[in-house]
Amino acid sequence: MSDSEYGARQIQVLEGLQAVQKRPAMYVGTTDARGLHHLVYEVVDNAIDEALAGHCSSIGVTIADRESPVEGVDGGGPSVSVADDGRGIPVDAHEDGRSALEVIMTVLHAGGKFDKQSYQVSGGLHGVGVSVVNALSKWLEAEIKRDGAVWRQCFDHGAPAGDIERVRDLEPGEDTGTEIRFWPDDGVFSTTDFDANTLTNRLRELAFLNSGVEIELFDERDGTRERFRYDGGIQEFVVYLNETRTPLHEDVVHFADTAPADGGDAGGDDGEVTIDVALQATSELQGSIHAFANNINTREGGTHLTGFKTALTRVVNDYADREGLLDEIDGEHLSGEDIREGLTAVISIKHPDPQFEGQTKTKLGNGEVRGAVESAMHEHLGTYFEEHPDAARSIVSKAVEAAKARRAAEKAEELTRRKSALETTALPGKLADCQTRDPAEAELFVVEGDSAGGSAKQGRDRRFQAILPLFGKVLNVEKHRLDRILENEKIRSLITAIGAGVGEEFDLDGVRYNKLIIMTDADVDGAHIRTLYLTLLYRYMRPLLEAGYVYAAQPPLYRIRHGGETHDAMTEAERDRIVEEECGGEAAQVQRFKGLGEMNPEQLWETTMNPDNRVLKQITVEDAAAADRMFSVLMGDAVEPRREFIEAHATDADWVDI
Ligand code: 0RA
Repeated sequence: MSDSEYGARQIQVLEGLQAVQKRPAMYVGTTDARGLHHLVYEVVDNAIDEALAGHCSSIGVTIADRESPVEGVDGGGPSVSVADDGRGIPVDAHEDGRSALEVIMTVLHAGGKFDKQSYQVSGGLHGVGVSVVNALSKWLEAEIKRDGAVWRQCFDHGAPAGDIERVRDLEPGEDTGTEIRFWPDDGVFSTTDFDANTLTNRLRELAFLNSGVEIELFDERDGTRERFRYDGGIQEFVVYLNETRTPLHEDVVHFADTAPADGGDAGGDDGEVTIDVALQATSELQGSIHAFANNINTREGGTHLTGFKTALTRVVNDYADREGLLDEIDGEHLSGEDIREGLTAVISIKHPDPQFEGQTKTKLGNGEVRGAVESAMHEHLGTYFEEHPDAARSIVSKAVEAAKARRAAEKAEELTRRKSALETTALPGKLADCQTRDPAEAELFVVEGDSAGGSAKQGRDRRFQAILPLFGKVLNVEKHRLDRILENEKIRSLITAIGAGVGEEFDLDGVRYNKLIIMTDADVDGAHIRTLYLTLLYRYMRPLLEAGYVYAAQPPLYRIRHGGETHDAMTEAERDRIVEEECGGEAAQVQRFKGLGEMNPEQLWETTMNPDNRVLKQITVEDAAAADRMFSVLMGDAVEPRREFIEAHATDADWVDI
């Protein structure tokens, strides 16, 4: 190919991918850490598709921080590679002479059109195609083992950096496969620091959801390696989720079924929906129900979840009725909420043409799935109950307990009274509110301790910063039902200050502050208190976390004074670096802040509250199942897993940040 032809081709490619480069958020959601990790999921999803098509059994993800092996490339910086042992992306020449690989890498949505048959099921949300990853990478290398050889092609900001090359012949018996390594474009993403913990959680989840597929994460930066493979699939997922909970029956109930999919047109063959359900009741108060469609965590629910809930309520009530187990509640029926109390369940469906709806496109919309899940549940759970009366009775008696507690609270009208009191109550007395009424500008600092609260009140910018001082430990919501939780004064004042209600009635539109900043001491007690607040927010005001409104303040640990200048350090290492570099290793005056209360109002403002200087840590719940399990570990009854968890994460400041 001549230079000018080559140039023309690059320009053409760039025009296609420019849409992605201009509006990356439209394709990967955000350009922060979330979007960055989305790139990895996109490539992994492709490998999972290859596994679902029956051609791949093992996927290896590697995080690295090094130069590209290709000479003369301005690579460098963090990269991720995803390798699989599938058939390999096709490398043969396409109509216009370009390799199929090149087309898949450079044309939006080109992936599926090569082989529609074997790509029946693919990740709907992430399914934007590897070309998007290519467009948002400053450098990408694809290495394919296929057709008797190893092939390589590299891409520079999405454009081919050369033609596909044949690197060598495959050894006899050498496996086929695909390896894609990409260096995310640091001009696009606000961070290129891959978080092993975030990736681990998602890869583990994918391994549960796709039984038998082996997924390994290798973090070259520190040499750690984790391998996930669950032949028991979501049944093992439920065991994992319940590791820290107390199951009420021995076996996890599990079934898999299929039903015809409805593509919406009059035609007959629209493929199949597969339905996979696992559940186990526990003695806990919190339910832990997770619904997935095509491996995507459908947080907003949808037709599969509705079908599951409807059938569960019916099957349990039918059984309880028939066995005369409802006497204790005067023959009244069990409500869905009663039955789901403490229930751990995973529902995973795979659909050839999933429709995702809702604010965050995580609500499954396919109408026929509701009935399909409902009748599969009815049949299989019904049979299970007949064959395992002990399990059935445990599930019913837990629901009866929940119903009794609910009835007692209803009788005393406690819950309704408390809820309506929350709606009408004036703002809490302790709240020092801000002047603005615009939630988009307003910040609420929840401050531990009265003295720190006093400093924060004096130090703040009252135009947009409100302070709610709360003293001491907050009630552990993991251990009480809502009526008890709402008796708690601190919790009530937090709920009224936020102004958007609680539990199922929580309404994000009512929120009075779009930043809720938890400010606790930088020590173990502070971390514990922060976790208690986060548990409350996660269980009863989750949309706040999902909207990204929740932050942890990061007060400094050290203040270093030297030659009329002051520096603050968040960590010991930072302190040492400052003393070494900024103060030339000379005698500097180092002050250690033991707690927020030790800072005067100005110091608190300057270091922790002033938007120009402060560091806020946004708390997200990327992965609801992992967060659920974490909160049960931290706040639940089981002591041993908690000790292990805390020991394992003691040195990791990020542990609350799933
Ligand atoms: C298009 C067609 C075929 C496979 C693939 C794409 C493919 C893509 C990815 C992405 C990561 N790993 C992958 N593995 C395969 C089918 C080719 C055939 O019929 O042999």
